Amino acid sequence: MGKILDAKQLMEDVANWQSPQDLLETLSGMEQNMALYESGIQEIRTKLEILQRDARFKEGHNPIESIKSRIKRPMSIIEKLYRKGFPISLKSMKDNLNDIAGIRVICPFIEDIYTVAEMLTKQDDLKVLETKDYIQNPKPNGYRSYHLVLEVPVFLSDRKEPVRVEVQLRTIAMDFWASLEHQIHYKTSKEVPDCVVDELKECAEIIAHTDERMQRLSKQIRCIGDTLDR
Ligand code: 0O2
Repeated sequence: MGKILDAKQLMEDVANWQSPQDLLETLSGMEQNMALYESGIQEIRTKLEILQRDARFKEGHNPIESIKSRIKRPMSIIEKLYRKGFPISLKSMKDNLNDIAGIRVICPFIEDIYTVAEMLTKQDDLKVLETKDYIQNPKPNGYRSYHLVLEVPVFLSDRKEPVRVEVQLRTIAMDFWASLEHQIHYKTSKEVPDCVVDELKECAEIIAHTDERMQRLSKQIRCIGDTLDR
């Protein structure tokens, strides 16, 4: 995740690079495309809700705590294209950005993340375009999550459109950390002081350790429960 640019500065920079007419056309085209991304989110969300219900019924354990979704705002799309050096156009947005439609799945335990990811990626109408395991390989700042980029077919009145949706899976604790880190990052265009960066990283390590302990504890509690049931 790169540093967000100040909005005014961004528009000035983009205007130097692209004519205002082209920029307006791109922005209005983006609005029209958002319905398609909303439909992609709806398709994946339905799949997740079905998995959630089925697992709760069969395993007696719900691997999904909550599901959130969002569509990236037009300004954030322009900012990300500009930051990554891609042209600012509708085609470029579709070709180069995987996270315009985003779903965040919050799981109780680390193992649940891999269970949900496997259940989802096994579905044969979904294409897995990318997998990033930031749990096995955390980012240098301490960020942990499991990312999937999926392509889901959306059936419209006259055609079928493949839509990319980014699914981020994380534990409750990872989400707590990432929300604060995101806020700090996005609240200011100034550099974050080193002491804050270091403390955040330290918190990420503590959280990762706690997630592992909670996972072990949950297994022990389940074993105790099984023994008492017998
Ligand atoms: P937003 O506001 O959530 O949409 P990037 O790392 O973003 O330059 P790429 O290839 O899209 O490039 O990266 P990646 O790693 O798949 O990350 C995509 C999204 O993951 C980000 O979207 C964030 O939502 C989340 N993410 C990735 N790294 C971090 C991080 O270090 N901290 C936090 N809090 N979230 C992260 P956006 O567009 O950056 O943000």
